[in-house]
Amino acid sequence: MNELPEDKAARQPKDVEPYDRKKVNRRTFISSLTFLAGGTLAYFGWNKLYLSPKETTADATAGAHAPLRKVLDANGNVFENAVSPDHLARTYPKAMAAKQPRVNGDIGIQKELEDNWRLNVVKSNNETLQITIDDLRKLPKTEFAFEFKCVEGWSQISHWGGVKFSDFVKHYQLNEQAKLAYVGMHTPDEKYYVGIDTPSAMHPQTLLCYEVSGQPLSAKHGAPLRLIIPTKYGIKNLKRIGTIFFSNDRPRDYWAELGYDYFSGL
Ligand SMILES: Nc1nc2c(c(=O)[nH]1)N[C@H]1C(S)=C(S)[C@@H](COP(=O)(O)O)O[C@H]1N2
Ligand SMILES: [Mo]
Repeated sequence: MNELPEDKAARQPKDVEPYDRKKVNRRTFISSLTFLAGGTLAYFGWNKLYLSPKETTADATAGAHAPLRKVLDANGNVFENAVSPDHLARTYPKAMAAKQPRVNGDIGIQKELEDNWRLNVVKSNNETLQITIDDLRKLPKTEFAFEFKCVEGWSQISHWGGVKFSDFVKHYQLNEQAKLAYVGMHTPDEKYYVGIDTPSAMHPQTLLCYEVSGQPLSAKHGAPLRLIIPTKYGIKNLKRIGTIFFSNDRPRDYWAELGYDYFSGL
């Protein structure tokens, strides 16, 4: 007697079991392989990043792994280019300036200033200019009030006076030096230091500043000479300048080394 199809179907489970298991096994195999491949890729990808050489430069993000550095640099360039070095910071009537501008930060200015202070300007390996505050007072004076902004979250309109960095470069014939990409500055004890991209240093509102509120700078505001650079945050406005130098390599920068943006533009 011929088997009815239904009977065959009834016996199916036993017969097809090996077939089904094979199929399941193959699926398990494929998915395990995919998982393994993915995992291996992730592992080597991470290892490549992890084992890639760390940066050694004294830079904002020193110690970042090379592939990350590319991203950080790309971000930096966006900011450097988005914040044009020629835009003017808004200025205010002097009457709106704080009578006693706020003081913040005393790194490199805690000890009393030496009487023999001079502004050292490194022109080359064998030539350093030594400039007195009276020399600088003889140059054209620029003054304005602007809103000084600190990254810590305060801002204040204050009034500053001094010589434009660009006038200073012209007067001391530093044009060749100013073709280099950066200007570095540090306090006489070298405890506080900043690096400024040269276009920002040459900006018409960047001052080598010797006056605040119409008076000679007080010690706490950075006597006898400080940087005022309205297109950047307060951190870049170094007080008590000891030395200025020029370089194509990024000069060391105190807050950039602690993770702040090197350009700190506004
Ligand atoms: N030498 C030196 N300059 C410095 C600092 C500092 O600690 N040391 N602090 C900076 C910071 S964070 C700010 S906000 C401004 C504050 O300037 P002010 O004290 O004149 O307000 O100075 C900047 N220049
Ligand atoms: Mo600041």
